[in-house]
Amino acid sequence: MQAVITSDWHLGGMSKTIPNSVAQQLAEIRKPFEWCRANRVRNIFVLGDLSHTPHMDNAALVGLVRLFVEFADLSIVVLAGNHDVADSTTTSLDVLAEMAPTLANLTVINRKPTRKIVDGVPVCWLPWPHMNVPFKASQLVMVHAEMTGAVGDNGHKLKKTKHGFRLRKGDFAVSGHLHTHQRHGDVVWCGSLYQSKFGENFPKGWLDVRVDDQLRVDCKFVENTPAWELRTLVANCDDDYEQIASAPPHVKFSVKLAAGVSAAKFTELPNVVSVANHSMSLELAAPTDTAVAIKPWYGLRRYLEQAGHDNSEVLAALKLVKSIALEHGF
Ligand SMILES: [Mn+2]
Repeated sequence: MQAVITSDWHLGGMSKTIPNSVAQQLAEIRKPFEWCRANRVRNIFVLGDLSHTPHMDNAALVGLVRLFVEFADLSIVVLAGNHDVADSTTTSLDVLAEMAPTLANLTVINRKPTRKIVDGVPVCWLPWPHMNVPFKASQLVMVHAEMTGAVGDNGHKLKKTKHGFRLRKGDFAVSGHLHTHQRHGDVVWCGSLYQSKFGENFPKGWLDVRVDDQLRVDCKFVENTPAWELRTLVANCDDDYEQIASAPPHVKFSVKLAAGVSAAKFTELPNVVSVANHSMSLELAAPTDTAVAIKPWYGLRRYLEQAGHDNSEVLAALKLVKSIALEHGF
């Protein structure tokens, strides 16, 4: 069995970061599909977080359906990730699941763990939030999970996680969710195709996975060069301004201001997406002038004191609300 595995497209989640974001994301998402054709791979598995929110906008959903129809020669299996699911409303993945029977090449696994034999290999898909394999015997597991000891997108090792995945002996797993390609024991993360937020590292790409009938797995990482790059830069002086101003337009910056450096110059640059100062960040695309009269922390102290919280809890809550409010331009 051979399959290309990709995940974490976060379609629709980059409108504040790059221009024509849905079209640009779809152009990157096409690449593993085209690679399948060029290399005669028939299976492509998408391991969750296709959408950034449970409801994609219509342009994104239409783009995705067109892609799945165009690549009707491939067998496409789509798994739900945490960003795709919602408790009580119909999601974009529900729409795709509803359509899947009319598209012979598409399978959507968004509710129940599912086991299928693919080209002689038993494969189990665990849609989020399922973390346990309910089927006996060894298999290849497809999951959307993190795991203690793996490396998070900020580059730090994950400590004990609330909702982690544990590999059963004899199984081999491929996972989405972490945007950084890595291997931890017999669990491999395919990583994402491109940076969808600042702070993510390269390389980006997808997996070419071959599995024999003894469940021996060979994973190759195929590197992708996305059409954009997100860079975080600490601005200390005027030279940094020049460095940003002269960067090509596909490079977008998140600027962190050192003490004493004024934001004004940096906010004018078209390739600067956000400017942060002393943990307060200002999203340049956000409509900051509409909400200035509202103080979301008003009355919070009295409410929390009446609810029986002590002073240290009240202070912690006020600090949290204020820092979030500042991030949103209050
Ligand atoms: Mn995720």
